[in-house]
Amino acid sequence: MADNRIELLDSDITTLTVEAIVNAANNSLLGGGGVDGAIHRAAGSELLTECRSLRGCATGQAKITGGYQLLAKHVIHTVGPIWKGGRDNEAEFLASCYKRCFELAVENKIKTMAFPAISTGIYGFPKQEAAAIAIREARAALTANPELEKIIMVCFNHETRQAYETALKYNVR
Ligand code: AR6
Repeated sequence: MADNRIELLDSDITTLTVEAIVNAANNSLLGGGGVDGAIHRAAGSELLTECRSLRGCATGQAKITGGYQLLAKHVIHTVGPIWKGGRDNEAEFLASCYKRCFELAVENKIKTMAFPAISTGIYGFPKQEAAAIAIREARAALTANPELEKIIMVCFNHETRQAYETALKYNVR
């Protein structure tokens, strides 16, 4: 069962000991507020130097870097959609973020990874719908890739934890 490899954790993603943490970045990949700012602060300036060489990232795509001063060896930067009311393919773009992150993880032999709730902060994506997409894509990736050992969904606030708990309860495959 895929769900026993999904963990909900109330934490700051920058403190976690996993092989990769995911960053909810913007198209420039040059840092910002929210979890992006926290990751760049914790990783140190070498992360920004590597990010500059990547020349940005399209919405729904992902790129991988080193983790530098983080405990995580890698950062997978993905760019979620800005919520515009749901009529701009936001759900598809968010699903694509998760899919691309899992593809990069598998390509790089990453077995343990942690995600923030992509797009649900500054970008305004509704938390419940985002959690359902995240859990659906995590289950699909875990089922397709038995070598993936653990996916942590980081809950930075109570609403995010509740949204994941609901998604895990009702979205049973
Ligand atoms: N650890 C884990 N989760 C966190 C942390 C943290 N340290 N800090 C915030 N969150 P957001 P977005 C949660 O706004 O909506 C940046 O400026 C937060 O509570 O970080 O994808 C980028 O450069 C929420 O649940 O990302 C972009 O411009 C989740 O992380 C823009 O924000 C995502 O919130 C991206 O917006």
